[in-house]
Amino acid sequence: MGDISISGELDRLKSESLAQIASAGSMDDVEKLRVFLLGRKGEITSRLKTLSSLSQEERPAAGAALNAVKNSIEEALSERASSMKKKEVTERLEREEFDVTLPGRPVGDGGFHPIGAVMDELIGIFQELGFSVVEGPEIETDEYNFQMLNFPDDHPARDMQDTFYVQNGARLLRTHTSPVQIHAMLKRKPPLSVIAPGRVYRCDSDITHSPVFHQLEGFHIAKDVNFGHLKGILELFIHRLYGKNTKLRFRPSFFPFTEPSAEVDVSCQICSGKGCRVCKGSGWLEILGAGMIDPNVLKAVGYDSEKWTGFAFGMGIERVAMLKYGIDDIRLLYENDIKFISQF
Ligand code: 2NM
Repeated sequence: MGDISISGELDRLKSESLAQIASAGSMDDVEKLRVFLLGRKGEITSRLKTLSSLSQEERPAAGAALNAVKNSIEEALSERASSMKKKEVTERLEREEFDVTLPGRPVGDGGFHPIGAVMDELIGIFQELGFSVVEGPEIETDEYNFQMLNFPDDHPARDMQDTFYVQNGARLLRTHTSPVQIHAMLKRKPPLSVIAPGRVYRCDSDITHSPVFHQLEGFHIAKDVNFGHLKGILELFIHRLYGKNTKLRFRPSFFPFTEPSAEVDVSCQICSGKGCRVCKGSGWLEILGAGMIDPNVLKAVGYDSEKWTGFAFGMGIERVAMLKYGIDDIRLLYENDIKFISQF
């Protein structure tokens, strides 16, 4: 390596380097030259390191000259790299063939998930009957999920084993969509007909229970609403869902938020009430719960319970879907196996 103050040597380095760059025949060659010239142990870099051995007077001019050469080399390298890149792309386009007549890869048909399909159908039926659809938060307070719905403090549903608590017990995952209806009652004024479809959470998991499932609940509040109105609406609903030949049966039951309360059975879809495996020989299938809204719930949302009366009902979407399509294992609804879902 010569003295860099000798400008002839530097000129030679520059012209030789530029010539080498100009004759580089590929991207690979350009990269090798970049390392050879500008790399950590490259020609230019080594010379830059020798600058410190020069005197104070010689150093600025020598540094400037060397930097100018470095810049020309960098510029030449990047120009050569881009023309090599262009050449390689052009050659590849000439070499490769692309058959635009080839068919595309087939994309399999999807389907409506049975839960969504049933949910849409139920919502459609109630909308035609004049109910409006409301949604609300899935993370709730004890007040909205239990207290305002007339659940006593020691009700078993509040137990850790049934309810998912979050934020150290300050919040919970709604165990039913009823809190959404409480929000709707507070926001609006009676007379009022509302349904609340959505996801709910319970600390429960086996062949027939999933910790996350779906509900559709509804209520109607007006003057002089009685149990006959509830029966009429549910009968209309069931006849639209399962057909006019389906029979209904009301059995007395209990819910904290309704009094009186009933569980509603429909005649078995599979055997038309004769008795089969699905209805376990009884001819009936339990499909929903319902009742007259407890005056305590009306009072909790500030409605005059002497003036206003209402009915409410609720059902599990998974159960309705399983009965409608003859699905016998709830887990099939959550696996999202395309072969299963394509059937609906
Ligand atoms: C059910 C059964 C009976 C119900 C009650 C209410 C509310 F918020 F209006 F009080 N919503 N849903 C209800 C009543 C739900 O599900 C089995």
